[in-house]
Amino acid sequence: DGQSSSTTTPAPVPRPRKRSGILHMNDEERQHQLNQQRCNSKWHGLVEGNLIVKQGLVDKRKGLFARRRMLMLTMGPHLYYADPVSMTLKGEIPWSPQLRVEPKNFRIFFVHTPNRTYYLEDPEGFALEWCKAIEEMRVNTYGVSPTTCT
Ligand code: 4IP
Repeated sequence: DGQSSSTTTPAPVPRPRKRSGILHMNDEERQHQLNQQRCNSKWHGLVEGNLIVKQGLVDKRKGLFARRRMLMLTMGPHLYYADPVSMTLKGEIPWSPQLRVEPKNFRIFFVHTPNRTYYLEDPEGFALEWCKAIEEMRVNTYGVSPTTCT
């Protein structure tokens, strides 16, 4: 009878692995994101027109004291930090192929640059995410580093 239709479920169609994230977008998608940022982000005016890849509050330690800063990883790349109260740009961690991140634990991570090590603490405990994002940006910008000989 016409009722006995096949019950075999269709084979799953293999979908191309979707690479998400700003680093993998094409120019058009990035332009769209930048327009969104221009309209929606109160930080847009501080990042010199660069697209923000990741942002979050961190405590940046210098000497005895730590200052709470909005850390913004942007295309360029740049790592800007701003005072979230006065909404002013305080500085920038200089990028170079030598920049290295080092997670200490879930909250604390270091950003090593040739002239200074930045001591950063994510009060929410996402230090590893920060390290991942910064390292991904480094590889994307400068390529995978050659094997280091010790
Ligand atoms: C300041 O300490 C802040 O930590 C500054 O950070 C830091 O500048 C200063 O270091 C440091 O002396 P006080 O506010 O307690 O005086 P921020 O710029 O985020 O406010 P950077 O930007 O370099 O970390 P010096 O050595 O750069 O002046």
